[in-house]
Amino acid sequence: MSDALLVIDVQNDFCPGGALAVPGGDEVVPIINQMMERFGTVLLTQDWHPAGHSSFASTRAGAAPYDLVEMPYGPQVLWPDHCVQGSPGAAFHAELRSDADLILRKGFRPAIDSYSAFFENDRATPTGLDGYLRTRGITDLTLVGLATDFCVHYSAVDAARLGYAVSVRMEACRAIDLDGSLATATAAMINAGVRLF
Ligand code: VGL
Ligand code: ZN
Repeated sequence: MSDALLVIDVQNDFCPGGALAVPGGDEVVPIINQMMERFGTVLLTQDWHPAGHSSFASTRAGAAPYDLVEMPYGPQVLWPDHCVQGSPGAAFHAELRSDADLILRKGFRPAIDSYSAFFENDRATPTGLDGYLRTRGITDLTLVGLATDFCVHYSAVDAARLGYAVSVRMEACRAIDLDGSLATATAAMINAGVRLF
């Protein structure tokens, strides 16, 4: 057994004052920093969109943030512009420890969003993270970060489906909670065999 801490999207745009602020998003930073000390392997993900990304409501006439639309790959929530490549909002929270082994960027293809650290939102295009973890012999993952009901949720479910033993430390996560999305995400993670603690 070899374990890793997977820190999801602890970036300025998901913290108070950011473009897609998650309530209490910055509160997870000291908790995650402390958890990092207990893991030999720490990985960070970074939401990393080109300007004009198709998940941005601003790219569609008549659309508003948080509208749900149909994309060729399935349903997609439209978001405020956020985590634009190289912008201050896309940077990690300034107090997040940066001594991680890997930074995995996702959401960089203009036509498709990527909530999960493993697959883009078509649930088929791999990010390469599975290969990285497998070749390093990592079998157990603990997930923390933002947002519980989107990127943490999809990453956890995909990891469980890929055969990892997955835990989510809820104290070190915060949710957007859009129309009950936190309850849906919690049920989906439990269903997939993810341990919430
Ligand atoms: C996320 C919405 C859009 C997340 C990323 O990190 O949960 N949510 N992009
Ligand atoms: Zn995003």
